[in-house]
Amino acid sequence: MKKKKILTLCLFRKDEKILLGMKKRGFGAGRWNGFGGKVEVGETIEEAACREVLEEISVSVSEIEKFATIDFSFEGKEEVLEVHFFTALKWTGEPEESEEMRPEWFEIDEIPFKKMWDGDKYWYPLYLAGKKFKGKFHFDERDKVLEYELNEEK
Ligand code: 8OG
Repeated sequence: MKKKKILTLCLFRKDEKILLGMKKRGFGAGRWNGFGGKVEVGETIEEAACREVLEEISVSVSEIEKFATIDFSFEGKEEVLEVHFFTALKWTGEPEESEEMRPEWFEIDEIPFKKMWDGDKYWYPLYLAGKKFKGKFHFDERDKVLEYELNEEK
């Protein structure tokens, strides 16, 4: 079996807007994304999600709701990234730029899919419709989607 790495991603919605951050360094740099990262030893997945948001944009999240788990794999790489996706329900503070992320609110009909992970355009419609789902994406060496699967959870 392939080795799994557990990651989080947290999204924010307010009225008809969604908060994204421009990743300034590391894995996924140059793309707009939600906020998240690796789960550390001794913390729950939810704790990791809230900690990453605080580190990346100085927003303190007190309530989150899980909406998806997606496995990401890459051609020629052994490791599978199991990403747990959350939406923030309650938070305090205004998003601030950090060394890692530059946050910006986008209108829902102006989400910059061309400057996001290639798979995001496939699953965002489910998220925006309030669905819960599981998925799998397999990318080629240039981060283009080769295959994907999305299954709504009732
Ligand atoms: O700690 P690090 O910055 O490496 O974490 C990477 C983040 O990117 C983590 O929150 C999970 C997330 N992520 C992937 N793949 C994809 C993807 O295809 N789409 C989106 N939106 N996020 C992804 O690892």
